[in-house]
Amino acid sequence: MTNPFSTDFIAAHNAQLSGALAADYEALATTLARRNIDVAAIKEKAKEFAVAIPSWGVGTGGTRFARFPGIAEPRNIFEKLEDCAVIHQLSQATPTVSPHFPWDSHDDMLAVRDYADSLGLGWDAINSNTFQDQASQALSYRFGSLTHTDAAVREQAIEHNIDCIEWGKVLGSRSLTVWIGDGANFPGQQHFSRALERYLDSTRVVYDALPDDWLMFLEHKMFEPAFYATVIQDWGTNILCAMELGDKARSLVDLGHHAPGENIEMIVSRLIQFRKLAGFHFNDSKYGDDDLDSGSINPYQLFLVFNELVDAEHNRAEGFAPAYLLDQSHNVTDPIESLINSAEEVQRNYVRALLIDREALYGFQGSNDALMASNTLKLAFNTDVSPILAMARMEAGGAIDPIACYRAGNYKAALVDARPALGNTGSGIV
Ligand SMILES: [Mn+2]
Repeated sequence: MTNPFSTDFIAAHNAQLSGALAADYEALATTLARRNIDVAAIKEKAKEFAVAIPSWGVGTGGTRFARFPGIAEPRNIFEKLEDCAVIHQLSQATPTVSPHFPWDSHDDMLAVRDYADSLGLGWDAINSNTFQDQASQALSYRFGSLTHTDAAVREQAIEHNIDCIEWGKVLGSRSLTVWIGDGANFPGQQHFSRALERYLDSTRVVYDALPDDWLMFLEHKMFEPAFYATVIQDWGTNILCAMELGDKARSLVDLGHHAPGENIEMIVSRLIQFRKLAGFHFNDSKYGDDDLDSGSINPYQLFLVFNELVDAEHNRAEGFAPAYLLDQSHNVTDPIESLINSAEEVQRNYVRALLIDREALYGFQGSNDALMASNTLKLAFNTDVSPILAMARMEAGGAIDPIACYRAGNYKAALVDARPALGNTGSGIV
């Protein structure tokens, strides 16, 4: 593979920036010491932070109107892994990949695992796909998959999910994410409770096929592709199903899959309280499931989500180990740059949440001092933690300024001949 980002290349790039970084880091250390915060301890927590890259995210996304491909797009799982390796090498925050089947299927899944190993990458949740038809499949998902009225279609969708578990076992994954597009476009089209009963009957079979140490992540979405009613439309239906299925079933929160204005951080708190939080698909949105880059629209919401997560960490919530994944569609940027940026934004809001004076916050909550409670959060949110993130990256072998380093490497330009454009490669929007 072509990868210009050798240790020497990154170190040479860092050498131009390390003096300024050291000064900024020391200044921040002094500021935080005044607040009784040990900057070195926070930096170590930043180093431990990881968020998974979605294999479909390294290709240029699109909308239902058009897709404008970039240059040297990855054409198969091996090339997707190469791009993921670049992202991790520079950001040092994305050590795992979340694959999507059948897009990432290969005759020899062991070879896929070996290639990931050679790039220093591991695997996060496996994603099944019963929201579109594949050329090889016998029956159509036009009117649904796991909830279809025809038992033969449901059986086909169940078998695909079980195949995904088998591929995941080879890779070394330990979770399966199930999102279905099933629903209705017209009032009266679907019997709500019968459709949900069929969902539970189908997912029980998949659930029973999970190895003991696996989890099943259920993903809800309010609308699209079904525009009147979606079978698993919100966190309420999601957690009800997860409770019906059992301990291994958890509710996944995709930040774009909620009604406008919904208090997502409160949903996160509820899921934590009842030990049903699977994890996240991070992205950002202005209107709906926009799949914009994390932190690009509403960074305060992302911070408030991490406030709940760090609170749970602080109070050692039982069984608390959420999976962090990005799930975005990059329509007008180089996906590698967007994913580097987004990983940093998610990490940034985790680190900001670590700065919250939690005991002071509890005190203000107890005395009903609304203004100071809010200010306690704002003090942490308004702290520029960039020097902590950059220092953590540099010490781990990554780039102080990963976007600038990436651009200096001319990675995609050098791959234009090796990666001619193909048709649909399963990259882009989900
Ligand atoms: Mn998602």
